[in-house]
Amino acid sequence: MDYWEEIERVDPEIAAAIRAELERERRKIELIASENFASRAVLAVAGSILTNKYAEGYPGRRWYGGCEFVDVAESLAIQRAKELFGAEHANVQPHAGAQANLAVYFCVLKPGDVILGMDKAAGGHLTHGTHANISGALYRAHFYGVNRETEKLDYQEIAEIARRCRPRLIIAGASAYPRDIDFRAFREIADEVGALLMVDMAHFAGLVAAKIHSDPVPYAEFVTTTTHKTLRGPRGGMILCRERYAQELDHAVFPGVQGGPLMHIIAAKAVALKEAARPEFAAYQRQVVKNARRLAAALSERGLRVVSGGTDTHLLLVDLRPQALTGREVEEALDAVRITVNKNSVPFDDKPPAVTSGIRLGTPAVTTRGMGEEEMVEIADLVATVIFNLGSEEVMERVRRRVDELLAGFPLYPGL
Ligand code: DSN
Repeated sequence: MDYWEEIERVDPEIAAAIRAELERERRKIELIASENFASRAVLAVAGSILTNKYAEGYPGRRWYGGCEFVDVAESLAIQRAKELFGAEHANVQPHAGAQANLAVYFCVLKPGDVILGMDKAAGGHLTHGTHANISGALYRAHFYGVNRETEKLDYQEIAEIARRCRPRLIIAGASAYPRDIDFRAFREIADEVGALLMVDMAHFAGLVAAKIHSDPVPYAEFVTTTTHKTLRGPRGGMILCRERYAQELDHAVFPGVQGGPLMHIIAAKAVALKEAARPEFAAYQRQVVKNARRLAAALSERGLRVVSGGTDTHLLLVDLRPQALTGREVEEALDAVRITVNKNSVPFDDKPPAVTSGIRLGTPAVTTRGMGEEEMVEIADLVATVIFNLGSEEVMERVRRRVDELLAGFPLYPGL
């Protein structure tokens, strides 16, 4: 359905904002590791009339009449999630990753319980116990980081911390960790200290679906994810768990932490999960990782320090301390040449989170546009040129032209 004319007629200001955002997405190289471009089918379903329906409850047991068709959509999403990830149970209602994580906490924790998650400063996520988040306010949060030398997870150290703090729940998964994660090791630590294990695979869910990242599902009682990052679906969340927790988990999502589910988004999740089961999706994920590796190598070849020496995933971190630059100034400089990244703390960063000493780069979105390793070398060259010539408007103008030339070969949402 084409709603453009109607949006223009009813609300030209919003229509203008959407058109401007479409142009921004088309005209900039999108390297934010947590972003992607959903398919036209996913966009259409997310913008569909299913937004009209209230459906508190679950398929076949709702608090409202008239749910027979949204039941179809949610049942398909649940079934597809279970099949794609080999999970015993799936809840597709969380509005976002934060709500998915909160629902797991509400399901198995009491206020004051001890949790152990990855330190945000080392790459962990806000919702894994950070002071400013409800997870840090309600529970007694302890943290593990990365090894100072390798900048990778140190499972012996994590085990030692777990032995000391005796968590009820261990949280694995991160927002800015470029390496594969050993979920078997986390399981062994959890078993030793009598903890439950939750894996937040929001960043690498697409890689797990494509079987090119370690699979957390066999090891964790709960696996949470968002659906819009590497999974390339609509903006939303999802939880997988063992059957024995199914009923309690569903109750924790609704009525525990949410009310009415977003049926248009749940239907769009179903579409994305169907797309993710196709061989083309696995091929896409393999290219995402190849691209990230090539980008990391090309940045290193140009004299930049890549945290942990590279990546196994879709993302990488560049440490700007050798250049005495901050993440904030480099994010701004890259944005000025139409390359979008985010400033990010690097391990053992001494700069505050609003400044940082690093940038995080990811390849899911550029790979969706069709770019391959050759383009990653060009992008690395553009990024390095900006970093080593900060302040030179002449160089910036040349980079802008090269960005335009590169993007011209990879049209985004043609005809939209
Ligand atoms: N905010 C997301 C990210 O950029 O990694 C995580 O939720």
